[in-house]
Amino acid sequence: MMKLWMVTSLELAELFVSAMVHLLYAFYIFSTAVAGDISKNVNDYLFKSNVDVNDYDQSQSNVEGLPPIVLVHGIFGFGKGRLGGLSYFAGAEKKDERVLVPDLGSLTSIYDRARELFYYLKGGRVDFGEEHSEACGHSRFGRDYRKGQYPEWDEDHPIHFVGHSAGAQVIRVLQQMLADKAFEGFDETNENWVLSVTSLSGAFNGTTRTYLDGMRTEDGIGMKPISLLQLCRIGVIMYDWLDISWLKTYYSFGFDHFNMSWKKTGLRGLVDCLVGNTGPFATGDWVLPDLTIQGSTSLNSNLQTFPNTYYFSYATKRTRRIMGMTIPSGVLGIHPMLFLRVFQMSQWRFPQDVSPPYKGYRDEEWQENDGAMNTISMTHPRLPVEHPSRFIRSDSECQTLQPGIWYYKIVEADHITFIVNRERAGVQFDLIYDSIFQRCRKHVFRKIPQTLPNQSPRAPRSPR
Ligand SMILES: *[C@@H]1O[C@H](CO)[C@@H](O)[C@H](O)[C@H]1NC(C)=O
Ligand SMILES: CC(=O)N[C@H]1CO[C@H](CO)[C@@H](O)[C@@H]1O
Repeated sequence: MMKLWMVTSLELAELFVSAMVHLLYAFYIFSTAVAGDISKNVNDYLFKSNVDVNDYDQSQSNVEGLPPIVLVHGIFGFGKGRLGGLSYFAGAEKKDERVLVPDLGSLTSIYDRARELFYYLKGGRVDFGEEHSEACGHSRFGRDYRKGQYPEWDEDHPIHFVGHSAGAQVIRVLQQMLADKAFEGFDETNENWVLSVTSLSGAFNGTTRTYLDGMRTEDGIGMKPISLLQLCRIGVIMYDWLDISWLKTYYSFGFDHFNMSWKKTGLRGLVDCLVGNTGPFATGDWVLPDLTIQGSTSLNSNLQTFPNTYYFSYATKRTRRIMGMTIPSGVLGIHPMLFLRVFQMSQWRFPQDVSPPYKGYRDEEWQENDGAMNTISMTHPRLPVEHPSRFIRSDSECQTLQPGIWYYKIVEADHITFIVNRERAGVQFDLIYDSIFQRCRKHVFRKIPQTLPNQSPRAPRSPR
């Protein structure tokens, strides 16, 4: 009895600390964004600068023919235009002339993000697909992107993608959808619409952090009754139900297609969402279930690594092994929001009474981490089958890249080193993004000539 009481109060204390740390960080980001906006407006008003306008014109005229590099955000992420002038990729998008930063919703499922991303680029009204939307209880159609950011997108005008965290998995799901011709009215899509995929701390094999935050270890879909994710769930439902328009323009969880606003569902709808009858958390159509080891395995079972696409990944870690123990590799280098999680993940053990997420699972392999993802999960897709990969020590080793292989590098950094705050990463920030953009622009090209219709190595319309 005494022991149970001790455990419970420890758990509650942990929950309280975690909740405070994350709330504080969210508040910090939000107020930074607001302060940045205010100071920008004051500046514009005082100096009436037109620098931005010139920049814009130039980037419009010089870039015809240059394939765009699309930066895909991760969990709690946001695209250009959200949170005022704040940049999820900490301004990396300014390093190249043609970079796009879509907003795909911060807690939406990987599937929904991939659908959104397609229409953002190609144009048209987002179609989540009849079957999926019925199964998940949301509207079939979403936002209308009209012309799209890159309407000429096709096999001969392919795109480079760079994804952070869950964003990397979104790109893989999108590429599979293109290969499967999964967009009604676009029969000509195929995997070669994607020229390269770069993953920064990518969520390929799931993460044990989802269990620490409150996902159930048994199935990887449900949530524990008392957990950080439950608090988050209630907050998100309230936020979407209250539907305060200026706030939602500023930051959105991306659940508009679930119709959770009071204007559409009334008080009844709120109760239905809260008790878990409707909404994304009821049907599991949000991002956390996709990030558990079980969820990733089931996503991965339909995802291929394609022979003509270039793949590169940066796996991050902030732990080291000493005498058989895994511990955080420092104190100051790790973001305060992540420190506790780095420690907890490095000590993580899958509960004995629950069957492990896959055959051959070993706790030790999953202990190296960056505070949000396990390092083992970020190098290349491994579950349920391992995809071709090659470990890279320095960038000079990958001047001549082969498509169809995941080249990966391990970087000493935490999960948010390369996003939001550029100063934190210091010189590493420039090194990493410069090498990503340079690789896209200088080292990665289609080897197969596109203009030999009779000798095409692919049978373009072959039945699958
Ligand atoms: C949400 O609302 C829109 C229009 O307001 C409606 O067309 C759509 O069917 C609704 N979706 C759901 C899942 O209730
Ligand atoms: C079951 C499975 O394939 N799991 C993968 C995830 O990562 C581990 C660690 O290497 C691999 O062994 C597995 O391939």
